[in-house]
Amino acid sequence: MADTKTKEKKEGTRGGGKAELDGFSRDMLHWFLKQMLLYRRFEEKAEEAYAIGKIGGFCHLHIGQEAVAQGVVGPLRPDDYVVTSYRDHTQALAKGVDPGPVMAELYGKKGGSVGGKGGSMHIFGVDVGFMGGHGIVGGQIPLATGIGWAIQYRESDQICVCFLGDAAVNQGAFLESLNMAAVWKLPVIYVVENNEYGMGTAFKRVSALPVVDRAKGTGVPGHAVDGQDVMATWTLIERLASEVRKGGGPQYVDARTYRFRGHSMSDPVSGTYRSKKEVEEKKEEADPITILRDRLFEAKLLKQEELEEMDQAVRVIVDEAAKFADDSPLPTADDLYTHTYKEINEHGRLFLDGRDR
Ligand SMILES: Cc1ncc(C[n+]2csc(CCOP(=O)(O)OP(=O)(O)O)c2C)c(N)n1
Ligand SMILES: [Mg+2]
Repeated sequence: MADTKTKEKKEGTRGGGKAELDGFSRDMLHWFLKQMLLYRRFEEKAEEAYAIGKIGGFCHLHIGQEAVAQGVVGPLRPDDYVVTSYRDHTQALAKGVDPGPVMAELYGKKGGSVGGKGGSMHIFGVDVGFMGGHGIVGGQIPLATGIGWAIQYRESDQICVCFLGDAAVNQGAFLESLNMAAVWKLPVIYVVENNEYGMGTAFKRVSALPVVDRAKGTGVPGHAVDGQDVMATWTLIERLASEVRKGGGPQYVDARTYRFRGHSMSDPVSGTYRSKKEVEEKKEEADPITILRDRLFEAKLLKQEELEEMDQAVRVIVDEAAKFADDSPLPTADDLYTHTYKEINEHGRLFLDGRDR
């Protein structure tokens, strides 16, 4: 499972070696493709496990949006932070949470990333800077702003990326957070995964302005990118991350994408708010994996056998993750009493980093 970790990515931001396509090395492009295949196969396995009752409750798949996860999380440093919504499995894998604990969390098992207590919407990986999955629409936006403030307070050069859905820009906390981040020049990049729809409504029916313009008035600069193009997304985020890291203040990105499944496992693929035809056309024209694959074929940087090997390798990782989840025990009644209260010191405050302050 080790090669799924972002921190183990190829040396150099663009993979070192010879730049062979738009400034990226062949190794780096192969890594992008393999990671996106991992995310796709992982989600397909979760879908299958849900269908046979191994996963219950909410489960929001990310299929179709893989290039956003890879293009945004990939250029970050291992010690940077990522915080996101309930559509969180893929970003967790991208940030370096191991697939086994992610799958076990979906299964509600003890080996899950939070001991099976969070489920699909609450994957965490604090050791790799993955600050969760959050179920309240827009709830993670103030959290990201707080993480940005903490980074600044500690005088660190880390950054925080906050993923949010397009519908979340209609939450009041969005404007409050971006305003505060702009005033204090916090090191946060707010990335909207703009898949055009909320739970049951098209974004254009509930917003007078396009997503990219919704940060106007807060002072946070806005950028739009084709979120189905992993290379374009990576290129933008790499540049923004470097500016934010140097103290340039927050940034806002409208990453234009599309989800190929329903909002969650409880609704049909197209739902009633979009046509089956639209979904089929998008799958045909805007699949981020097919787009990268075809570019690599065209540039003669990928052979059919290499693609098959990659796919086989990620299927093994996903099968191992599912086995880990299957084999992991369920939490016990005693587990109800763990992780409930944080230990406090004699001043009534939390122990911070082991220091009694
Ligand atoms: C405050 C709040 N209101 C409503 C909901 C129910 N709800 C869950 S997801 C969702 C739509 C969010 O859409 P978007 O932000 O575009 O993200 P996507 O699901 O498309 O990734 C809604 C209304 C919720 N979880 N939290
Ligand atoms: Mg949406």
